[in-house]
Amino acid sequence: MAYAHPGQSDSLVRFAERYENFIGGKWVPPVHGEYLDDVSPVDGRPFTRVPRSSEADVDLAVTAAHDALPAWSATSPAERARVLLRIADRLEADLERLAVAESWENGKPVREALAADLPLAVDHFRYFASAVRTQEGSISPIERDLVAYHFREPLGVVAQIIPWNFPLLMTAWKLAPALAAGNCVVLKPAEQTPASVLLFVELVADLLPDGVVNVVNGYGPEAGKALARNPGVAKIAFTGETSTGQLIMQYAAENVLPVTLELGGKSPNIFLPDVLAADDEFAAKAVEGFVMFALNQGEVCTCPSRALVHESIWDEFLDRAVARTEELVLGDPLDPATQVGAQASDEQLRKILSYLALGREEGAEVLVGGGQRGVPGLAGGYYVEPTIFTGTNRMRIFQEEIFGPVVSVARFSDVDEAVRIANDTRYGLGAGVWTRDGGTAHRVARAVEAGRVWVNCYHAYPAHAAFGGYKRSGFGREGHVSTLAHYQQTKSVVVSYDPAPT
Ligand code: TXE
Repeated sequence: MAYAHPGQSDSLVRFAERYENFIGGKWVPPVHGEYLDDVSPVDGRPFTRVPRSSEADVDLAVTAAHDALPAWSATSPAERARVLLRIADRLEADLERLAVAESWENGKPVREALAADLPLAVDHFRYFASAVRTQEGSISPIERDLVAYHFREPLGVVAQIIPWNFPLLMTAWKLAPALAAGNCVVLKPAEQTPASVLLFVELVADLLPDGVVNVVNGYGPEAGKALARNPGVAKIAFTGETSTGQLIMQYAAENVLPVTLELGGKSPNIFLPDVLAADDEFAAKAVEGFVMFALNQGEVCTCPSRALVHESIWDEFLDRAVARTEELVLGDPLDPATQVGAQASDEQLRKILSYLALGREEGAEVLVGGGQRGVPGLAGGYYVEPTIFTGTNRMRIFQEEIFGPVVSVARFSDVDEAVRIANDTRYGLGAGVWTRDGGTAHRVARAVEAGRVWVNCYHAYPAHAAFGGYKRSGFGREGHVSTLAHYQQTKSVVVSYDPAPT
């Protein structure tokens, strides 16, 4: 049975008619009084409104964060860890409601939000609560009477700009390490999915001192740009399109700020010949790994959007892949049986449809899917059929990020060629390799230019593994204890205890 839609009397979620910015622990209307519509991709209708913020709102938020900074940055790691653990508990206790809200706002299947987005977000807070307590300093013995010791200090007020594909998980990925390290935050959600983030803030507001976390809503070139250029900000963490990341670097240069960027991808998923020769359970697992191009409707920066299949298994593997793709249940995202939901926005829908047309123009063959799909009762929603193209790696559908349930498949004849094709891209975020041969798996994993390589699995995002890009996919890492360093600066104190005057 599908969850009731927000707006229906028995829905788990009640969205307010209008939200405000969250600044200094209070809900604050936008200075210029403007709002924008938040549209559900499930049915294409607006369901709430959020501030269309300007520079004036950003200034208020950065000031509030600075007011909170002296006290928050002086807390002990143990105190901050306790706050993060409480946030995790709150999220976990309200997991189902948040999952329904996010599914409604983003269009993702509620089964994914329940099984992945929310549990991973909870775990991220728990992981960084632990990670920050493991940090040790270091002492450098320089001379007999001269020593240097090192502190890791918070950076200050951090700007975080997040996208719409995983609103709550991206909130967790950004907030958990920043707060653990003792920073205050001004976060800008994507204009397509602000309400999930605001529900989260509403839920945990009383656990945080006022001003430690502030949320300013609005459009990227308005609120986002103003935030990234604000002179009170000490760092920018961004996830989004590569071209926006380039702008963020320009803004950061104005105030000499460190940035971390998690950008686009065109991740290769490599299927070696023994995938079918091995036992059938393994073959079935590999086919599931292929079909993951449709997870989250393909709106994942690591979407395995290029599959490379060995020529010896080409026909049989693709027959199985097509059959499995045809079985995917597309429909109302709030129905737990649904495996493919709605694309996040009308703009994204149009972008994907234009690539489906482009693929055909380029001469790629459509094995399955290839168009928009109507869902009964949800006429205004943004639904696209999972689509498999075959073609060659020089085609634009192999080179450009589509960000939809679309995979472009090419064949290869040996491992070296697979690696060559895998690396023939400007991106370097994720990659997959499927084989029972351990040596080949390691060799390919090392040779592929990507920050995250999955072997015989895909789309696993444990908090304890570093995640981030090579090449135009960005730099900096999220997850893993090493991420704390992106939110800290090092102070060395050099001490002489030589009694002789210098
Ligand atoms: O991204 P943007 P969009 C890719 C994907 C998608 C495409 C466009 O291919 O089709 O990007 O999506 C804020 N200054 N990814 O347009 O614009 C914006 O408000 C400051 C990959 O939504 O990069 C939002 O909060 N901020 C990706 C955030 O940046 C600005 C996830 C991301 O929006 C800004 C999403 C500006 N000038 C899209 N312009 C991934 N790597 O996961 C926009 N923003």
